[in-house]
Amino acid sequence: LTPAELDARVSVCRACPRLVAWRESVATRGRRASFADQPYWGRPGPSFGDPAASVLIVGLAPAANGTNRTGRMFTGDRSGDWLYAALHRAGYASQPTSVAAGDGLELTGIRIVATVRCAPPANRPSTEEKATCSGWLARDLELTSAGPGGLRTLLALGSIGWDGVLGAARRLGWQVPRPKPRFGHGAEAALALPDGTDVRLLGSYHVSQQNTFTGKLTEVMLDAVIARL
Ligand code: DU
Ligand code: SF4
Repeated sequence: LTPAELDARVSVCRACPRLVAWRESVATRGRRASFADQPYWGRPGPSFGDPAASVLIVGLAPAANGTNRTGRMFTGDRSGDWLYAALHRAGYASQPTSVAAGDGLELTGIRIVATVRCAPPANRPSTEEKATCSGWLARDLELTSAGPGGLRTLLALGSIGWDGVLGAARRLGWQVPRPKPRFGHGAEAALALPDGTDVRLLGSYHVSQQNTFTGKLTEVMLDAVIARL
């Protein structure tokens, strides 16, 4: 399986009835006024980035008018403005903005996925939805670790991403520390593949407006974590 093949499979998933209904209702009747003339993706968000990545960034879930509109991770929303600007400063992204597919943005060495791949109401997936989508995240971890880059580092944005990675890693039979490592900005946990290969998990506060508007997450703080990737 290649990342493109996995993305194609994810893109047609309908396993969570509440999320399928929400992603499609936003895409049809519920578009934001400023985007009313645009077609919306309205499906699970596929991964984005370098198929040979050794770093995987794990977000929360598509934004209703962001990824659920543009079909690309962190594209067309305020969270993405923060993330891609930081990835550009660090040399991972070819440009600082991510507007829409076809805008020329390319990532080097990094691939981006979400813990839950369909936009959830109020950005809050249920426990059951997180568990259901965990299978897709596990396949992405597996695929990256078996890929040409070899998975070295995971960056979880927010505690949902952190918990999602730990759950998916356990599901794959990877070595995960006990007791469960605690999420925090700059937190680090040492995971290992079944063959003993080390994989580092880093945590960062999520790049959502809740954190960036309030100053809970600053550019300096985000750059400091990205420098450790
Ligand atoms: O602040 P915002 O750009 O509207 O994003 C809403 C929400 O979705 C926030 O919690 C970040 C999250 N998110 C994400 O995890 N992945 C994406 O690609 C876009 C947004
Ligand atoms: Fe499928 Fe994940 Fe979307 Fe649920 S959230 S429908 S498991 S892609």
